[in-house]
Amino acid sequence: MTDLVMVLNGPNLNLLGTREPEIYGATTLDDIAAMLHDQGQALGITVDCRQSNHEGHLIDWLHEAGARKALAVILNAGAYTHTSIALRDAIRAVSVPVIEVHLSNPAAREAFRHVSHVSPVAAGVIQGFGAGGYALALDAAARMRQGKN
Ligand code: CA2
Repeated sequence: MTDLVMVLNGPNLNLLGTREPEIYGATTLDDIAAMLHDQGQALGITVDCRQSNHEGHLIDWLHEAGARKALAVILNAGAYTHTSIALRDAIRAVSVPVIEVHLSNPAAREAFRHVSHVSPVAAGVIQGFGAGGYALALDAAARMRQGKN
């Protein structure tokens, strides 16, 4: 059985590549999913990419990652990063390492983006590298499997 990595994307990320390319880039979420599937194939990892605008869906999917004993979750929780204690609790509740990803660098943006409720319970954070950050995160998951991190 191959290892599973779930890639969970939060609110408004379905708009990726269609608006605000100066902040979030021109790559769509479908492009990112295709890139990660190819990368996963080379690494022997099944990649399951999802997006929802609803906080509860993200929480249900974190629980699912726990039940499926996923190798890791790559999570871009969008603006819920800065607001959701429920997401933080869900990450704590499952014993799956969560790699927090942001396309932009929230630390270099408005003050309200400087707080992340995800970071304190994440295995690590990759931010500011655009769509390539997801590839770095998948690589980090694969390295974790090999005990290299
Ligand atoms: O940089 C990131 O990945 C963020 O998680 C993106 C969130 C933002 O609230 C976080 O502070 C940082 C916003 C996602 C909105 O996505 C859009 C994509 C294209 C057009 C409009 C919004």
